Amino acid sequence: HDVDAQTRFDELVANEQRIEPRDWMPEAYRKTLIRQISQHAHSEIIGMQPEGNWITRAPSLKRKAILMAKVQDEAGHGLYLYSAAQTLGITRDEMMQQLIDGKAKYSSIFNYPTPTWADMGAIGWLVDGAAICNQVPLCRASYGPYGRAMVRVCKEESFHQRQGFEILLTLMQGSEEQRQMAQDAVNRWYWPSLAMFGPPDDQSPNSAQSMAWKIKRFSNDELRQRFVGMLVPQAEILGVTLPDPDLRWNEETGQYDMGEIDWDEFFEVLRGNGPCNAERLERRRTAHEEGAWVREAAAEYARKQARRREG
Ligand code: FAQ
Repeated sequence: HDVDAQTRFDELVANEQRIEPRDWMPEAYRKTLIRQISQHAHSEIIGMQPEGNWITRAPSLKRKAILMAKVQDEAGHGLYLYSAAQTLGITRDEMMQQLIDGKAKYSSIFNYPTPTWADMGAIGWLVDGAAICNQVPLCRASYGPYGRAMVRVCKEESFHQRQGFEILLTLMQGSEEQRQMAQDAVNRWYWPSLAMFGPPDDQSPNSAQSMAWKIKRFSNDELRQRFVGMLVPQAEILGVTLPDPDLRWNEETGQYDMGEIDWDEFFEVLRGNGPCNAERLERRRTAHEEGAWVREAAAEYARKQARRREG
């Protein structure tokens, strides 16, 4: 590459301007974005499964309609994100193939099961809550198509978080059994939701470069802290306990002290050994195979239209 192109790229980043698909960019920047955006897209697509599990069993017609709309939003987010990644020179087919071959990462959080209705509340409150904390700063990511996609995604995520909070609030105002079900779901989702932010800063190989390129704006630990600070007052309103005996406000640091995340568990989930990894991938593979006729029909239709235009 020529020196001018690199200088122009550096200036755009330094001046908080956007890098667009046709601009020159360092190969490593392109690769990092493809990695992060495709992982993010896969997370949305795999992330439909834990909640999809409850669509037929939601406790009322209204709850069912809301949950269906939420899962559809996740499909939409996945599609925007695949489109954003495609502007960097990878195809949708390549990304999908990497996912179903088990070669691509997606968020650790979607490898945990959803045994009760309260899990829908805990996912909305904690998982979407963590997603918002992580993604609001990504609205300012230096790569234009990614940052712009994040704006709409975040608006939808904040609706999702409220619907999760409201499910938990309703359960917490119900019977003793319902309150226990809500607390149990919070106990199971709390630690995995903290792990969504990624490994601790001193074990996060990509952070420094991604922050220098202004893709990431805050470190994994900074965002995790911010998230916990947001949860504490909300947990009080709900009347649930956050399952961390070491969680307490520290006057000196001006933030919460917290217990240690089980990083061994996190890395096991990343290696494919979480409770639902195999099930999630198998389901995705089957859906992909069963959708083959739709893709073939759409391609054939496009060919026919093109032939017609050629007359
Ligand atoms: N799970 O060096 P870092 C949602 C990997 S929200 C799996 O710190 P980086 C909404 C990481 O990729 C969830 N892998 O990496 C929703 C890297 O591996 P690599 C999706 C993880 O990229 C709600 C290695 O560890 N959100 O879907 C995780 O600088 C409800 C070292 O880590 C996003 O993807 C993890 N939790 O920071 C949908 C947000 N954490 O690639 C349905 C965009 C780390 O070198 C229902 N992504 N790894 O092989 C990001 O902000 C960043 O990629 C981080 C990781 C913060 C996730």
